Amino acid sequence: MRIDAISLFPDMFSVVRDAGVTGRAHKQGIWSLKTWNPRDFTTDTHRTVDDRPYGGGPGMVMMAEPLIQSVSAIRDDRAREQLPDAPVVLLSPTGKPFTQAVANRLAESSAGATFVCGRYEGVDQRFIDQYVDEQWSLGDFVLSGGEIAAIAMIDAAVRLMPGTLNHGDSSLQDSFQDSLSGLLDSPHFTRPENLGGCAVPGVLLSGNHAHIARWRREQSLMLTHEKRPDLLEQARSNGLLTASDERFLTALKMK
Ligand code: 9D3
Repeated sequence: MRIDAISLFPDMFSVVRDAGVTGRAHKQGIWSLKTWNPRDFTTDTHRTVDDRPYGGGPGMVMMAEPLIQSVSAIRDDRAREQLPDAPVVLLSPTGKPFTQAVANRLAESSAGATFVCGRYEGVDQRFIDQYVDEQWSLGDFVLSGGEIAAIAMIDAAVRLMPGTLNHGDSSLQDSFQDSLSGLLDSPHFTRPENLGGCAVPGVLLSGNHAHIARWRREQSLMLTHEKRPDLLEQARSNGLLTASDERFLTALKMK
């Protein structure tokens, strides 16, 4: 898969290109990345990429022209390499919420994507209207630009691609995801069995795999009830909660 990223800070992408499972996958040629700096597509002596907002107000706006020239260079480059055009994705605080479902779709898309990372207060709306296919947000908090959001999306998608995880076959990944029914994962423990007087839950040492599975499910239900009641409701309306799950939740609320 080929990913292009348009950014004033292309060095930021070294983290996803070089580190961890995404780094290994990149080395293996499972995905490739090209970064494009809009500053390289300016024509004035100061290499200007931002200007003051029409109508006034604080901060600066990213100019359309250097972004248009970047997208155009990416299209030419993809054509030269006989690669298909890919959707242009803007990372934006006003985008739709990025989810695992979006990551799955990106991981399965053959064309990959072009990520546009904004800086300053925003991007000239005419560029968005004419060139951007999708807009995604990471959530309701303020970042200083789109790069970290783009890197998060790339990480979320690449780790799902076949061959990326040591032990993963994405079908194993999927069946593990599915077994959680969209609930939060249960706690994990490893050696030592006793950590300064703090023991590992006995059930995990029992060797009884049915008991272990039920304990983990109940931990998931409890955690999701406490921290993400929205996900619990979603699992319920998707028909993913069993009668035994419902009995456990009822008992939980009576305590
Ligand atoms: C005062 C208005 N601000 C909007 C909340 C302006 C503004 C802040 C931060 C405009 C752009 C940015 C930079 N953020 C992103 O580019 C961004 C982002 C984010 O800030 N939060 C969550 N997801 C994303 S995706 C891109």
